[in-house]
Amino acid sequence: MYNTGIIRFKQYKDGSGNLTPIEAESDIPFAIKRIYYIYDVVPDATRGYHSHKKLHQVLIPLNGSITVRLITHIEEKNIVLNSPHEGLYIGPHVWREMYDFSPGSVLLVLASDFYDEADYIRDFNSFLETNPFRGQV
Ligand code: T46
Repeated sequence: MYNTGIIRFKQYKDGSGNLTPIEAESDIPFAIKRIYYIYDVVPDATRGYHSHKKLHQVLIPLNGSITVRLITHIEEKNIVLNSPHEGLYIGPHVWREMYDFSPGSVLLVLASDFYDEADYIRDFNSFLETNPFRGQV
């Protein structure tokens, strides 16, 4: 799907548990400038409902399960994130909605830039108007 993809990280397992390392310049397709995490999400809450103009991000479910609905101008997909050794890359021009947060779930996000509200498109019709495929499909 356009500007999205699953990244599989290494996973070291031994008798005592698992360890997943993430190295900034090799495992993530952009330089990380910010991290944040979403947790204690109330039952049935949905989050997101926006796209970004320039931001690249990787979403990693550190604990529990989260479903992400991705919408581009040509397709829509729901992805269940439940492996702490897998991340979901989302680039610019992709609408995202997060829902079905399992109790106790924690979603870690690695971002390519500092927080900037001007980079958000929070209105779905405005998102549709920024169609990067216009004239191509
Ligand atoms: C995204 C999804 C996956 C900040 O002040 N700094 C930050 O770095 C972030 C991410 C948010 N905020 C403030 C802005 C709002 O007042 O935190 C509040 C909640 O943010 P928002 O409603 O945008 O949260 P989500 O969960 O809907 O979306 C977040 C990210 O904002 C967004 O970029 O892709 O997670």
